Amino acid sequence: MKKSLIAFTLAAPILASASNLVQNGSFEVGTVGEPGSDWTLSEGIHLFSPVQIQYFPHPGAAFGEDVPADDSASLSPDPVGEHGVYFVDDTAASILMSTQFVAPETGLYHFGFSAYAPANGYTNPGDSVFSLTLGAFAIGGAVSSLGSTTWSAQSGLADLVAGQNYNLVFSFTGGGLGSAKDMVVDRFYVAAVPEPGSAALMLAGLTAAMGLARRRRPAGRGAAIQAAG
Ligand SMILES: [Ca+2]
Ligand SMILES: [Ca+2]
Repeated sequence: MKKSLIAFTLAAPILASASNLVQNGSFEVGTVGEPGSDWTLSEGIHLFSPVQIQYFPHPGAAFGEDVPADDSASLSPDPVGEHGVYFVDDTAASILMSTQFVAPETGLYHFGFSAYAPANGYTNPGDSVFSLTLGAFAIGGAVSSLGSTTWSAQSGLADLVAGQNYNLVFSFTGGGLGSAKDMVVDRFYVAAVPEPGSAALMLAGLTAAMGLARRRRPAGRGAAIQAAG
């Protein structure tokens, strides 16, 4: 029993090892758009800049509305932390938030982020649109598609080339006519999709280790565990 537990302990970090190529994808370091945050803002002509907010409880969160921490089923390897970025602008000029990274290996990658529409902005008549672009690959939609006050995981797949520099660009565009819907974003990520070959190899190793542990266990004790289970 002890040996199979050890095998599991060794395998678990490998299974969860796909690291995030996006630095500060959860906005827990510095202030977005400022040096040291790893994120650049390109805003055009607009009324409101994106704001890095703190999750509930925080009175100033989204025009006074508390926002709960991201609880979506994200593929991001990063923790949620305490901060996200709130897009509230109504003008039709796109606001771009971008960061760069180098792909370590050629292959398939998951990319995405978490999205949330606060209740007060959701009542605005104008719809806003968002997208996340990674090289030739993009995901996105209308803020109305998010529903009100529910975190959702937005995700896509991209083929990347080793050694190439990539821009990950989030775009938010207000409705343009009067007030339009807002959104909060968090946990941006780009993470390698595990190769089926390596996962199968790992599982085979794990099964072999468990089999070995089972064979080494005294028969009487194994029978007792089976009966108890
Ligand atoms: Ca965060
Ligand atoms: Ca708005």
